[in-house]
Amino acid sequence: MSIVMHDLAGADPALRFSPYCWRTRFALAHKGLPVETLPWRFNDKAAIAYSGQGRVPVIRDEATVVADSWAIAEHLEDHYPTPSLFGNATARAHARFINAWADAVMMGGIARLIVHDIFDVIDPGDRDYFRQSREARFGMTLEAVQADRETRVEAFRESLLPLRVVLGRQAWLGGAAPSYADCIIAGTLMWPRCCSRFAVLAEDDPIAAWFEHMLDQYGGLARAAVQP
Ligand SMILES: N[C@@H](CCC(=O)N[C@@H](CS)C(=O)NCC(=O)O)C(=O)O
Repeated sequence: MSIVMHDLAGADPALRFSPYCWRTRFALAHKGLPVETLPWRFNDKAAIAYSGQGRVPVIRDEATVVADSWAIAEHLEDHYPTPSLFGNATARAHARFINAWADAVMMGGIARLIVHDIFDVIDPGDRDYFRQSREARFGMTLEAVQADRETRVEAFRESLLPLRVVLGRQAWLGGAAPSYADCIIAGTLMWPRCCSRFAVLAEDDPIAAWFEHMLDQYGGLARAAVQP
């Protein structure tokens, strides 16, 4: 029986844009595990209530239910060790730092560039909830959060310097081959790719070149993803 995953979808059920769900999609593909993805909407809390919380990704693997992309990566590694997502225990610990860095630096930076674009692609039934919850989080309207992004994007790009330095010197964050660290960052970059036409990266950025390679990994899984 294949793993089942609740995956955030837009108004178009084929549009899957969650950065956390993409981390899990990459991790499953890395392991070569088949998955059945079920489109999920913000207002569909009842569908994932059995996981004991209200966010996706959630996976069901036989009798085991796991929520949270990091916990899912650990579940997959512990239950399907080969090919490894982390390499070894030290690398797993380092990947945890990459996860925290992506959440703390990348997620907030990207949200401030594309939050209104997200609003434009989500299901109409999700829009009131999304506007209300995100405007409360940012303390301003979605329009104000996203305003002036052409001048602000440069500061976001600068915040990715550590990534740029590493990817300028080695092919993958995992070294000679992609690892879960690559899945985390690529999953995060799938977010703007799948809900916005705004370029968060400059074309000549080494991070953009690496991302192109990640789009081609796993049979071109991410390149085939529906875009707005
Ligand atoms: N730490 C969690 C975060 C998951 C998360 O925030 N998912 C978003 C979708 S990208 C969500 O389900 N949001 C529901 C909501 O805002 O109500 C993870 O790594 O999976």
